[in-house]
Amino acid sequence: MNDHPAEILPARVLHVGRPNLVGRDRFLGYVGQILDDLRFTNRGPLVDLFERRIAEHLGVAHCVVTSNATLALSLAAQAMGLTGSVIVPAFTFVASAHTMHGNGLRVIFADVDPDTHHIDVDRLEACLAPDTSAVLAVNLWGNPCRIRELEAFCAKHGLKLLFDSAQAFGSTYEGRRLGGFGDAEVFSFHATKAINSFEGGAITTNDAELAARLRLLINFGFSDEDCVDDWGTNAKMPEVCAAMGLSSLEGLETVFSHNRRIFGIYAELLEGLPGLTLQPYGAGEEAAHHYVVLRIDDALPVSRDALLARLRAARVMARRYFHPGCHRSEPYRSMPIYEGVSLPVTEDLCQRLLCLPTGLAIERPDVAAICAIITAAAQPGPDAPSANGV
Ligand code: T4K
Repeated sequence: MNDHPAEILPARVLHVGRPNLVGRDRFLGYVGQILDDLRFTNRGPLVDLFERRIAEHLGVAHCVVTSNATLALSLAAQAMGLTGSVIVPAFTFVASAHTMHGNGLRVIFADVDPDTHHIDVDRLEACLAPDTSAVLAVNLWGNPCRIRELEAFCAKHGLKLLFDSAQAFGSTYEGRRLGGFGDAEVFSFHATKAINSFEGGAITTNDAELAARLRLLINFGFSDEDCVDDWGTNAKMPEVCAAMGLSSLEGLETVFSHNRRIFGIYAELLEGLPGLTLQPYGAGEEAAHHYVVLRIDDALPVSRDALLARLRAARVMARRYFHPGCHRSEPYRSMPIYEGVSLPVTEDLCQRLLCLPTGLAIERPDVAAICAIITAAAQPGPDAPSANGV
């Protein structure tokens, strides 16, 4: 690999997914309250407040917060009574598929749209099986899917519609915030998300019965002090996580506007480079701009993986989300029912995309350094691929 001029190397490690810390003092204030009250968990006042704030912010009737989005997806599937098979895009974080599989549901992997990276609504019909009970659609990168068409498809075939909106807190669709679409939506507040509660998740819905069932499922089935009314597990969010979630939510605009600015700098510095496209966010819609997704096409003289190696050598920890695709990951890869499954768009995206660092830890000089490395890789000639592909 060619050496990079020292001046373009970032001075520190640059991560995708560095937590956004906003409102440190607000957070510490809440922690003081927790310690004074000795109320640490089991639906304390901060969890209650966090749920109300989320529901208010998203304009949805019910919000049930959980210890993470993975359990939230799993419990949503149970509360919705899903059976048989569920259609899931193969291009997503593996938790989307694992949660359905873990509930004894057969995952039918759908291919995605090459432009939006979302489940391909036009080819959903071919995914249907006689026992299909639902579609799990993923609002990937914080961009909304074609929600109206998905709702129409599910209504036509009598299917439930669950949205994995783990990456999409605060995003709008046709001007309305996500949270109240389909039967339910699930958000993640993992440390790496735009809005975080260390670990955490939420299920939002306008269905009161579903919300009531979910409240049982996240708390061992308890409906009252010594009354167990259902099966249940422990998916409760502790108070300290709600404290972080509340502080983070109060600082949402700081994070969103910072990310928008960083995204704009990437767009400006990468403009016109052949073979490179930034995944856009919808014009006129709100979004956290929390994923800077770069598509590398054949016009770039180096491959995606060669570019990744150059970035890593410069301490830029870009990520290949979601290589190699759920259907090419275990346990699915080794299961006879997935043998021969071919999802060309997913497989192509898995070879072409790189997520670049953003968030409050990243500033203009960092983006400039990253873009300088990418720009150098885009030059033909001595910087073209070497024998080892790097
Ligand atoms: N559905 C979708 C579509 C999702 O994207 C996710 C989660 C879920 C469902 C499930 O949500 P949760 O159950 O997690 O609430 C990360 C996150 O762990 C995961 O939440 C997220 N998606 C996924 C896209 O990214 P990894 O395996 O890439 O994380 P990791 O540990 O490699 O962290 C990424 C980078 O962030 C590292 O380079 C270092 C940095 N980092 C990370 C943490 C946790 C920090 O600097 N500080 C930190 O505290 O999965």
